[in-house]
Amino acid sequence: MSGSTLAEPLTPAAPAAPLEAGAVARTLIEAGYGPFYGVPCSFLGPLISVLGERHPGLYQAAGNEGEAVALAAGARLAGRLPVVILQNSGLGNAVNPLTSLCHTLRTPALLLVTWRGRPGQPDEPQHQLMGRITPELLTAMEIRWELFPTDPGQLAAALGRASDHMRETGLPFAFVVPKGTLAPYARPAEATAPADALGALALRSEAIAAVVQASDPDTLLVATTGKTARELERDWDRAGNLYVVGSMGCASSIGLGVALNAPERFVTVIDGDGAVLMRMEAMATIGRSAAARFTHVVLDNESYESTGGQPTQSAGVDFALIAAACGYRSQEQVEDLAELGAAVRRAQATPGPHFVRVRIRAGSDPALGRPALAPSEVAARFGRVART
Ligand SMILES: Cc1ncc(C[n+]2csc(CCOP(=O)(O)OP(=O)(O)O)c2C)c(N)n1
Repeated sequence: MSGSTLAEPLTPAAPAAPLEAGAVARTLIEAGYGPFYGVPCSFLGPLISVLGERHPGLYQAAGNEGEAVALAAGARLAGRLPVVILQNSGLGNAVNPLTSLCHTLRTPALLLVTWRGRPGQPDEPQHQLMGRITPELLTAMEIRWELFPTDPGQLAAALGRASDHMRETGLPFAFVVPKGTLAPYARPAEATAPADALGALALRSEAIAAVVQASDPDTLLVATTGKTARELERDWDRAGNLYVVGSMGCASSIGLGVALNAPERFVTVIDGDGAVLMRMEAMATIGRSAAARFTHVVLDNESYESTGGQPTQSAGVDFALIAAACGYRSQEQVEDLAELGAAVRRAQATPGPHFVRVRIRAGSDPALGRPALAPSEVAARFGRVART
């Protein structure tokens, strides 16, 4: 199936036998592709892990998918054949550089776009619309696409078609990657951090508990997408919580919008390091704002834990210094739960906006469920509380 047709047959749903990520990486590299830029989706997490571990320096994590496309454009100008790895939800972040940069400058890149929300396959609500329109969106952007080959023997030929197309047209080419295309990847034991190096740090669920317990009981809590929102709902569900699903990186801006328009309320955003990096411009807006009762808490596990633990760039980023430079009224960096609780209490005792970054370790209950409540019901419930 390719981008020339808009009608979407539902087969093949996924390969009979999932492909091994190491073999896919080798085939791509042997065909001349690289470097690789992207933001993880669990469907392509194994490829990112394999690239990071077996081909150091070939994969570069980007803050968001638009940035990944721009990095790829630069790599193309420098003579490479770059690959962008992204979730289809991230196509939204990439539309502008794909259309106004790649199309205009004729800087092609190979896109590996996952297909969350594929019609006929149950998925979470935030993926439904993008899942329905992914083929049409690529076609509308004049990006030729095919389903990722399900037969490893067809991969080299498909990559050849893609590079021919890019050479002839100067335009990007996309492989759409359905669920189950790649087999899960188990990290070698030596690649996982020794437990005692991180053991002193709290888990995300413990940090969430510390924030909730230290906060004024009427605080409006906005939790970032992924496991943060899911753990807050599982452990501390209440009408004053907003569980952000999708719109990765937007939690702090949503919270700021509430805070500026309900200035008498305490608003606390519980964010992730990957999410902050995705839309770091929000920190400048928050820092320059008059949101006196706003607290921005970042749970920093240096990884995209919700999609399989791929590293973010946060290890080298001093978020508190950035918060200070952006104009937040206070910035704290904490490493344990008692300090976190104290920092949240201090933040609510003086005018903000305030910033608190807590280092946590990766890890969560493997049985952590999906949200029980429909996002629109959560939003309506939260809105009623925010307006009273
Ligand atoms: C635009 C976009 N790109 C990618 C994703 C896939 N995704 C969902 S959660 C997540 C990781 C979030 O990382 P972080 O904010 O650090 O929180 P953690 O999972 O570590 O708790 C990613 C990459 C997405 N939802 N939206």
